[in-house]
Amino acid sequence: MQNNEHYDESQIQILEGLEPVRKRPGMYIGSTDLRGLHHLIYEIVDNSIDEAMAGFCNEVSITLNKDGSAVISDNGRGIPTGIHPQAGIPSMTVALTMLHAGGKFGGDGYKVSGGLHGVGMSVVNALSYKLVATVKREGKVHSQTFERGDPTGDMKITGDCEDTGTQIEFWPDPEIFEDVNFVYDTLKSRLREMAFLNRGIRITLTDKRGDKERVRTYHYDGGIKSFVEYLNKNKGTVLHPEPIYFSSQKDMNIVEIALQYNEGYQESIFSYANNINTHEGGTHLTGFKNALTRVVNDYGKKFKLIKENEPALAGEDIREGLTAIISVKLSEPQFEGQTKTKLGNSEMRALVDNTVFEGLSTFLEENPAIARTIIDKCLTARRAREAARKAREITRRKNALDSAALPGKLADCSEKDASKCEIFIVEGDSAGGSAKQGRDRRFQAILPLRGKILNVEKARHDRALANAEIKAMITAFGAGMGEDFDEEKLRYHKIICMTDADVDGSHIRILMLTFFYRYLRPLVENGYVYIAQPPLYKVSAKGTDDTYLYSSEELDAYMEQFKDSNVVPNVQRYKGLGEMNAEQLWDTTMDPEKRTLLQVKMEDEIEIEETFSILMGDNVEPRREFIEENAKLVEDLDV
Ligand code: 0RA
Repeated sequence: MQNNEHYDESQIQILEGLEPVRKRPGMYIGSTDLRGLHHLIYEIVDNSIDEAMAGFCNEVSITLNKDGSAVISDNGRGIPTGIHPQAGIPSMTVALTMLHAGGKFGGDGYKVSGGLHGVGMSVVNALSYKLVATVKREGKVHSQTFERGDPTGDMKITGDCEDTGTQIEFWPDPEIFEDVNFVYDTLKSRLREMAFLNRGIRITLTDKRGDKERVRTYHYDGGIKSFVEYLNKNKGTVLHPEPIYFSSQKDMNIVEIALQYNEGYQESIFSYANNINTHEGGTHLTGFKNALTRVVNDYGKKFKLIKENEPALAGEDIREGLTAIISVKLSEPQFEGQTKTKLGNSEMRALVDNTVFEGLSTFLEENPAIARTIIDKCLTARRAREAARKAREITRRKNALDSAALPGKLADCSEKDASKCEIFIVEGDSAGGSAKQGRDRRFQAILPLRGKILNVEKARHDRALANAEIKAMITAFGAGMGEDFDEEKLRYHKIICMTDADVDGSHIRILMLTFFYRYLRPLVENGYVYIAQPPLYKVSAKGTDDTYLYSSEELDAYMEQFKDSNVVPNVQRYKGLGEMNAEQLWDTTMDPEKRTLLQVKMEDEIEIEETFSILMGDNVEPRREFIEENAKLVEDLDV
């Protein structure tokens, strides 16, 4: 037996069978919806990534097969196949059939990737109606098959080989999952992210389910530098040609930072711990922000770009137009916060702070022209912020009950309990008129907007806040904006975008969502934003009630019934909300008993970031494509 299959006491594991996993799958994978389903793939991939991080693997492939299976294979060392000292059966069988409480399987190296709370491959096995594991190791191919976590036979040697690696093929159990169809686009963006975060690894995703095979390979020698370039791709001109990169390592803790300024106004900073997006931030993000503010101010003062008597630049001035990735890897991450995506390890604050402080100070000293450009931008940002603050003071409602301050166009509801209140943001005055007449005024408010709202992606705060439509929305919602946003003060718990079902309507909806995302992000994060679904067609025919249909597919299906009859139905295509009278609008789109609302969710931040940059940026072609694929944004936002 090789040395690395030697187990000492420190590696003794507490092993347990898989019954609890099938009994309470949610405890192990979070949920049994699509998110949980995709977790199965990520869990296996994480093991391969760990193997890559340890330096033994550089390729991982994921294949989706027609019969519903997913195959994950890598060229690592292979799961150990020798007899496990505690269990007396092959280690590979142990890895797949036992829960590993305390210590992780294979305990030697150090595991960085996320995993499902670190529970491992056995959870995937337990939740698959079939799983086939194949390990190439020490010249032999080893294989074993399982059903719902139980082996259908012993591990067998099925052939010889020269290389090494692990392959897991599994079929998720329909008894456990609501839906067992993997979503290509969901996997694609997570795998791309994994490839960015783990420089050099080649990840290939193949989808064999459709008529045409789809293959994507992700491989970035630049790692998170490439990630920053990718995020900046649609954000206009960059202020310096290459992202700035620093890294450091202390004990088992690794820090990597890449950043690049663009000429835009948005702050796009994403932080990761062990390849998990820390949406709620944490010590690493704090360390980054603190150091960045200090370095830029120190440099500015030292070279008299900031005058002696001037106040220091604020953090937000320095982060305007900044795209950055902070990626840390640590052996015992503490995840805190509501969604367990806030890094708690206090040692990371100083480690990231020092890394950024030293790295960025050196960079600025060595690149004075770039340093000047960056500081100029920060100074401009500060002037704009001061103007914005003045604008905001006007906008901010002093008192949530002070209805005198509400925008004139708002038709408010009478209910005061925000959790029962809805506000429809309606495009155009005529639709606004119908909505006002058709609504239930007890709990539904209407805010008509005139024409297109400002594209906030291309405007600085001061201009955005000077925009009448934006001001009206902020005042109506009552919760302030940006860092001052106060959810408690929100006056409506459903904010419903109601726009025409055409390209213009879709554009306006995107502008609204962009504004919410950039200025009122908690609205989106916490599920307050919805999209109304007005019908596209009305069919009237003798002997039937008028029927409203919401897509051309629905229309085709409905028309079938008239094919062999003498009835010639009248089909009206609605071009805009304004064509519906008040009663029709209530019946089809506003009545909570009958309507469908799409809730806007934030599942994949990177994807959303990209979507908005493309939609709102200067590159006309990708934007047109996007808008023409009308429904696409909605799909991307997973509403
Ligand atoms: C434990 C120890 C060793 C490798 C692995 C686990 C391993 C697990 C997986 C899961 C998917 N791919 C994997 N690749 C490797 C090291 C064994 C040795 O020292 O050779």
